[in-house]
Amino acid sequence: MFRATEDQEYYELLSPTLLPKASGFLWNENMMIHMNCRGYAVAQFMQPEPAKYSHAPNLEAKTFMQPEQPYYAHHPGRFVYVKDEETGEVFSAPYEPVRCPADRYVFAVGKSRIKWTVVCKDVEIEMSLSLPKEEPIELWRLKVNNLSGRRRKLSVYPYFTVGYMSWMNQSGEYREDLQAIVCSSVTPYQKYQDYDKIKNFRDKTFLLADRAPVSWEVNQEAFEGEGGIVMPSMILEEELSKGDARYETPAAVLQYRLELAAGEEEAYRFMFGPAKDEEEIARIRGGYFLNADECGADGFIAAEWEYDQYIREGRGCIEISTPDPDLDNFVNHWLPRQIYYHGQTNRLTTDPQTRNYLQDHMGMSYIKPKMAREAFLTAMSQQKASGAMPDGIILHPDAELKYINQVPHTDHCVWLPICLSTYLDETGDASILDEVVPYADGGEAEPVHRHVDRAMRWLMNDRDERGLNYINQGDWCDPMNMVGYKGKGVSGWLTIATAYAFKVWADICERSGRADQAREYRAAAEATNETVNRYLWDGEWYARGITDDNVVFGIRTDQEGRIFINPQGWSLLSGAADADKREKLLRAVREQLETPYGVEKLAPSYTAMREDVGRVTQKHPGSAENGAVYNHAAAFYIYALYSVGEKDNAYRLLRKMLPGPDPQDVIQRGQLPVFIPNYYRGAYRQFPRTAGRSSHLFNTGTVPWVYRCLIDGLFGLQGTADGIRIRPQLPAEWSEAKVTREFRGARLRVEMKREAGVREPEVYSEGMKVEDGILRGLQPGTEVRVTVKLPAKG
Ligand code: CEZ
Repeated sequence: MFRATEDQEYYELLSPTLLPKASGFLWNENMMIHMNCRGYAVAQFMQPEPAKYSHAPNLEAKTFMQPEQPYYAHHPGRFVYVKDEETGEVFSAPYEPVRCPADRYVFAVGKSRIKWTVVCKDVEIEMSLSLPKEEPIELWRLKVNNLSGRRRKLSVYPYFTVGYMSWMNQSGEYREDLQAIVCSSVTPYQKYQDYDKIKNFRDKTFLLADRAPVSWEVNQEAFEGEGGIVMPSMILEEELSKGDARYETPAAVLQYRLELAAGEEEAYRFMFGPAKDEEEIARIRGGYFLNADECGADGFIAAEWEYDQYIREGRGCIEISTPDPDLDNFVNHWLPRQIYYHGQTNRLTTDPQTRNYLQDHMGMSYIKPKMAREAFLTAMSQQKASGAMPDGIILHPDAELKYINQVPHTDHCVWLPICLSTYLDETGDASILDEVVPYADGGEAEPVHRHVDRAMRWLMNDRDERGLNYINQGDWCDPMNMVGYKGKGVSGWLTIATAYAFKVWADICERSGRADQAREYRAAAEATNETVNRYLWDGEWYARGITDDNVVFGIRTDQEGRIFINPQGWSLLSGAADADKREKLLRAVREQLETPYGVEKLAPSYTAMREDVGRVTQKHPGSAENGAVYNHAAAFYIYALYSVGEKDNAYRLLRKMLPGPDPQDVIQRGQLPVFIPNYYRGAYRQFPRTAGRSSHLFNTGTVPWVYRCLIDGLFGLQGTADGIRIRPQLPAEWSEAKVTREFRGARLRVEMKREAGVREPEVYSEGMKVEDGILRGLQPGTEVRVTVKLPAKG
């Protein structure tokens, strides 16, 4: 019922009801569209803040993307109604709103295109969606094919939701001159100061057609009549009534009447999107639909091609072939794409959270390192001279810190050395450390290494008398907002993460000839680890923090929120946990947090507000940070497992990030393996019925960490200052794996194999043994054959 296509370009779902929320997404430089398999869509474009051109039927709140979004009949969508003129029978593609069972249904998610093939009543409908590279325009193709052995008279009605555009002003009409439906509105506002901004908004929504329709309707209520969206009354008439919308909710519906001989087909193309005015719509029509060259290729075709190239630029740096073909498909095709999406769009915000911005660009280090470099410099140019990093990074002159970025969090500094280290590993570009960057509050501009020093200094100072880091209104965990708002509460995780950040930075200092600093940071890491062990070790695992009232939480005696994943994994990274503690905490995690869908962020999930922890405890148990399998946190843990050589534990959990391969597992998660969602429902031991469900939210810091788990951990192909270290950690059940690794312009073809008699991994480059396993002096443009012999099982 779901499978990757033979050429691995698409992932297909063969039923509209099995995984009703299954979806794919496309984005370009200015927009994003999340398309569900049944025809519902959430699309946003930037002007510069995210805005909509296809709205819900009621006034929508402006907010960030939400998990587990419910769909409903009038949810914005893109549909085609089909009517048999002779029998009066009606169905719709891809599935909504008529919900007619199809004889054949294929929802195919591609990297630069989403397609459907639906066969119903001997008519085949093909729909496909692509985007141009820059402009916020949906490029739609529609094909109608008569599969019956007889002549058919049909009407097809492409339907594009415009929805409730504005309470101030909304209308719509068909424009003969543009061959388009044009809907107009004014973004509601109240302060005159906002007029200057909104007067330039793209407040129109257009549907442009490449072929003239016989009729149309722009008034949603008139179109639906008493039949409603499921069976609009107007479709039962011979022709739509060419109506308009005058302070009425618009809809964009066209009618094409066609007579098809047996086996005959007709093709149509449409463009749907926002525009400033009619001139812009005319320009788009000219640019995409008119002026075809002698071969018939026009702007629309060129745009589809250019978009495909743009998406292909987001290739990763490993191509794998392992005993697990589903893992291969995901890693080779979908994972780098999701990393690229984050780096390229910054999650469609103009003020990404600092930790997200840094980690998203940590991922970009593998895909577009130049962009990652720029991003790190941008982030540091917004740092204060005190070393403090802001809560969000402003990316547009008109942007301001919004939503969560108005809540003070204390963890942003730790991400600087961590994310930079990946960039350095991948590129070897140590020159970034000497790049001179200003501070946000004036003072002398300084090289990057001084910026990071100051960030580390800030972390050393933002501590209580015990040496534990303050949490204020949150750390990595956004909604943990009431542990320390009175100024005393501390974060166990952040203290541990700080020790790790010191260690990472010490290594970088060492490599860049700053031995004194390296020593200083190493000592600081050690001292921090000691503090951690003194105040946070609970006997079997580490506590999550200590509240304003000096209550330690995330410990044995807690009924809810007894154990949190983050302090456990990070203590392996920081070195706080010795062998004995490691063994204990690994066991605790396995017993209390591991589920068939991955490792939970905390357990048991809170079922009631805990006022000294905060709003995280008010989220539904098992959702998001309140005990879901929160993949970002799970990825930290897996990365930590690889860092201490726990390869089987690590792989078992890594594999659980993907739906499948068991079909029941895919059904329970409700999502195709084309992206990793920010969470799968947890609270497995409390609410097993819902456990495993995907949030369907593809914005997540998980993906760069998963890539690191693969590169630094599983396949062990991590860059070093002067080469690449080959140190695979294949799970016991694999006897071999092949990886093509692009690295600093060279290509390594690596074959790993278990072999009898081998005791320690042996690395050979072009047949020559490499004693320390580090390949040096790789030349860009060359290809190197690497073999790794691994000890046989047992
Ligand atoms: O947001 C993410 C943040 O973007 O949650 C992570 C955090 O590290 C990321 O920076 C863990 O807390 O209630 C909230 O405010 C939530 O915290 C969400 O906004 C959460 C969502 O998953 C959105 O992607």
